[in-house]
Amino acid sequence: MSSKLRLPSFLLTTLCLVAMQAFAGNVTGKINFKGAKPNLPAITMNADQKCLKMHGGKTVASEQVVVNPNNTLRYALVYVKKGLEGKKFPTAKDKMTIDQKGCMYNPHVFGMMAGQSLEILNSDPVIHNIHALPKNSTQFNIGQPKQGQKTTKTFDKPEMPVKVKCDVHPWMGAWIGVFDHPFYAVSDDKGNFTIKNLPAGEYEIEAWHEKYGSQSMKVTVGASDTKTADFTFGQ
Ligand SMILES: [Cu+2]
Repeated sequence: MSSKLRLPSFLLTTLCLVAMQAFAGNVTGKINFKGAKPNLPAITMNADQKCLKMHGGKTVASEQVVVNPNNTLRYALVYVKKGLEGKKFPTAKDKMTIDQKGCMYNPHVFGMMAGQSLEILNSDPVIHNIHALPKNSTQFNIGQPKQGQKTTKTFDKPEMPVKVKCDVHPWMGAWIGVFDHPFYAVSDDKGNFTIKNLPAGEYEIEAWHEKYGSQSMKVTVGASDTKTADFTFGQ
């Protein structure tokens, strides 16, 4: 391609991005927690002394249900379930990283796009064997015996959710939402989430939690809108 053609195509892309953002809004909200906190057993890493040592011989709190001090729930994956049919979005170019650190997965729950690179990192001086169990994409099962080892994988097809486990350490688990669009977020340590730059339209927004299941809500997003979608999970 000649250099003459490059500039106009770059300008066109920029103009399209500007136009898209002018007709896009945000969906923001809080995942409230109601009722009694479940009494989940803490993780004991006695089966691997190196893991145990990394935690000073102490148990580690389960990440299955994390109720924040402000009575909100962490690690709910919120995403657009309906309303984007027929629309195509470019695959995210940045990579996602899942780190095996302290014999836990970090992050515990996250979203990514189908076709996006997932870097699997072993930060521990311990062997981990990451085993992803998608139903729509190819499963993978990778042993990483060395500290600092990295492997890159992708999920070809959208799927919600994909379970990840370690075949060496039964307490290790993570959940990945794989989407054909970039409109997802995970609730943080204050229970907040924001889905940004959603094109104007009517959507079904779903909030999913590994223990409490899913809830959905209809939201209409206008140009330059910020809409609130609060959810309440619990017993
Ligand atoms: Cu492991």
